[in-house]
Amino acid sequence: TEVAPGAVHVPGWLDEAAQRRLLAACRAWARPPAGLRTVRMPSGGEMSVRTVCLGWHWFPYGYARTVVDGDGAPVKPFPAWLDELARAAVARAYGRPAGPEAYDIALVNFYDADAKMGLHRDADEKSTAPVVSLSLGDTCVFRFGNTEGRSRPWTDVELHSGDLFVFGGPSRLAYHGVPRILPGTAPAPLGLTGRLNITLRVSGLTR
Ligand code: MD5
Ligand code: FE
Repeated sequence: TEVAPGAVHVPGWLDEAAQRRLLAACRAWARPPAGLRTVRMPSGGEMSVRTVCLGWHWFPYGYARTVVDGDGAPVKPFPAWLDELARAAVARAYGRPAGPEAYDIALVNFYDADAKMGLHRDADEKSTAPVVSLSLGDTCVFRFGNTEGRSRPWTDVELHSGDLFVFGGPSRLAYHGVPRILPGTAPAPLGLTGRLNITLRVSGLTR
């Protein structure tokens, strides 16, 4: 379903086996060093999601090769299979192959029942390649806004475990956020309390 130009939602793209594999990988990535952490914003507030990064370390607002605002460890490597997964996702959503740039960043965000993400834009990447979003666990309300600012119009979409969302073209710089998690909605066999979102991105940066 195309929610806006370049913003394509594919419900249930990952089957149960694929969801289990991705969850197991996320659990391994969450471990220290350079593991799951709470991000402190320059304003002093803490983000309610907890995050682990692969390939490049995201901090407010930029990318680094080490956890510059945490334990200082080198960021975990971005595995080749995630680039392949991102390319398959773009091809599925758009019906044409992904561009030549390799995907090289994964941001894994863990949402507990009370976590939210305010409306923001993802503008720290130097590439215009589409962002690939994968959801695991509890359903969330995802708010897809506009490129002008944080006010209406917006469209609220439920993202369920296994859903794919690809944001490219004119939607790449749209404001978006997660106003609400629907606790207890994760598929029981997955064994996940809360929600995980994995975004795959092209940094446009060179080491
Ligand atoms: C989430 N995560 O559901 C979302 C999915 C984040 C974040 O927002 O920054 O980790 S990614 C949604 C996204 C990415 C890039 C562009 C647009 C949406 N967009 O244009 O709407 O936890
Ligand atoms: Fe975002």
